[in-house]
Amino acid sequence: MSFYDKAGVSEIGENKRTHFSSDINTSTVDADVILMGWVHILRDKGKIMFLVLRDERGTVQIVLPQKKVSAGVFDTARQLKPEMAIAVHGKVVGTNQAASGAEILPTQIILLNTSERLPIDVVEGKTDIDLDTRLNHRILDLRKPTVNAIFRIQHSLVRFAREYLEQSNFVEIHTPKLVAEATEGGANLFEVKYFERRAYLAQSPQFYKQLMLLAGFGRVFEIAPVFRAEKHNTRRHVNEYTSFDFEMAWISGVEDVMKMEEQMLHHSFTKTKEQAAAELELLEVDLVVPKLPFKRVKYADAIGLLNEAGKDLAVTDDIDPEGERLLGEIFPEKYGTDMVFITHYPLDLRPAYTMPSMTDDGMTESFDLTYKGMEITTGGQRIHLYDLLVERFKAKGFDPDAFSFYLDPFKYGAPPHGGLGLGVERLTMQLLGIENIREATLLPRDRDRLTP
Ligand code: AMO
Repeated sequence: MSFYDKAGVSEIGENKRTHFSSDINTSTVDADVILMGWVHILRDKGKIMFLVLRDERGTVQIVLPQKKVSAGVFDTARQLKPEMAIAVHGKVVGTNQAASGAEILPTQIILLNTSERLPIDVVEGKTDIDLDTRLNHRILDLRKPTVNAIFRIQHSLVRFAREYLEQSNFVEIHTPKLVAEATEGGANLFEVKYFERRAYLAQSPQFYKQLMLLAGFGRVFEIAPVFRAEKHNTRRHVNEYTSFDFEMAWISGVEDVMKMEEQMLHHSFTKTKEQAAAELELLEVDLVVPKLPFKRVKYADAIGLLNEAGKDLAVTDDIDPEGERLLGEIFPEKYGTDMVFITHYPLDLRPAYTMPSMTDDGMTESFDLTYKGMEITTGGQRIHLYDLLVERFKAKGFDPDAFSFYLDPFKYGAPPHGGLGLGVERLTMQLLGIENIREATLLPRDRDRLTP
């Protein structure tokens, strides 16, 4: 027997998958179907066996009454083990035993691949194992329908946010991740050996997305990994995450950027609620689409709210994660929403490229978007005036000569512009009520984890 014969490939022959598990319902009763997937659950009751097959779209029951299926099929089913890869050929029959109203009576079961004993359970709720063990076996962990659903929802959020930007004439760009200088300040940088010199992994596409507006693109966006050498393991930080960035030229102010973001998220949430309804239901998440326009609160007023709640903060103090969480309780009570822009951040708390405020002294034309008590976006208007930009770089203690590749193009008619960076994993975790960002990260990288 050749390898291919053993693998069941020749048995399938020209037969291809005809249906997914989710297609098996009362409307497909009597159809002749071929499904492919994994052995999810096996129940052997002696004269009748039940096999639950799991594929990309859910699960379906295969029923094997000894009297109604061939001896060969019954024997093959007896040899199956959890997570073996199989193809099932059979007929859809009606039943009131399954929620879908239908199950499959097989005429042929083909073993496509065997499976060793599993290190973790793939069937939900069997045992509660700790996150670290799950992440060690992430590929199997992702097979769990509820875990898989997180990333299908993430896909949908990104897909429809991108769709909105494309409809709004943004151009998708791809900027280098190996860079010569920091964009967000010196801390949190990963150093790389770059031939005879030193390079860094990009913390953000910040400089390049801005420069592309100076290069003649009116609006750009990028969805790509960024790297942050955060030393501490927290529930909201990973060392590599997916940054959803956009940048737009010819704006009249930071308000244009916030408007674009709220419309983009509104579109993405609305479409995700529709398109990922099955996954949201599986996770028991009621996706509430925040009303337009999102609430705006000035930083100084947010500090005021925290002080009313018993904190003792100066207006230029940083709002720490605990403060953000507290605001996550105050905002819904006070404003009836959990999606709030905090605007006019203090100059000292923002990077050198941020436009100082024209109206609020010592503040900036910048914002964070907070969602259920966590920052998911930072954005703002950027300095497009060369002299001011150089002055701000010096004020932050940077040597402008080291940044000439970024600063020089501002000498030649840089348009007024602004943009933002949205953390895709943070957005996902907040939307789904996930406690730890690692669960919303496909293959997380943190202080202790570089594999799988
Ligand atoms: P900032 O550094 O605030 O801003 O990052 C933007 C957004 O990225 C997410 N984020 C993270 N997610 C997971 N793990 C981390 N370690 C982490 N750090 C940040 C957050 C945050 O709101 N260049 C600016 C953006 C801009 O102004 O365009 C920037 O990178 O959701």
